[in-house]
Amino acid sequence: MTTKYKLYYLDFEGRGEPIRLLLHYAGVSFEDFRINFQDWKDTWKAKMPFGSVPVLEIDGVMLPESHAIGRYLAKKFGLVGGDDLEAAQIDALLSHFEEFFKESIQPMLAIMAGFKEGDKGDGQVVQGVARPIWQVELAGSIPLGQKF
Ligand SMILES: N[C@@H](CCC(=O)N[C@@H](CS)C(=O)NCC(=O)O)C(=O)O
Repeated sequence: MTTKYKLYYLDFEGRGEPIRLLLHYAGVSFEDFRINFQDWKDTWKAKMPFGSVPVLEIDGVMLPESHAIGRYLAKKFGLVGGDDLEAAQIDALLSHFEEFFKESIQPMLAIMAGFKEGDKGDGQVVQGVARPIWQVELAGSIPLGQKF
């Protein structure tokens, strides 16, 4: 029987996108369930195992935590590296990305999604806390960018 996947995430890229990309790369069909801010607060947050997304439902089993989901899918689709060193390099990239994401992208997305107030009143929300850091990092290349 074909495995049934349903990805619960918000309606932007964020932590959900690497999971979407993994599933697309593997050529697996899945339900890309995108939740808007109001529905998240009113309905979905309380239903998620740790009160956050992404969550991947696999044949009815709810798996939370983006890295657990990513590792699960990578293992399933043969994308964990050819040996222990390659696997460690993948882990290194993931750790670096996690730091970058938490300090730069996540604060920006939180403002854009309406979870937090921005610190600029001119509609340029991404000009707030996050954008300068984001630009510095993108000027280099992940994982070789300057420490932010
Ligand atoms: N450690 C978790 C963090 C999950 C997380 O912070 N998700 C955010 C979106 S990127 C979220 O659910 N925010 C809404 C909320 O916490 O109510 C993971 O890697 O999946």
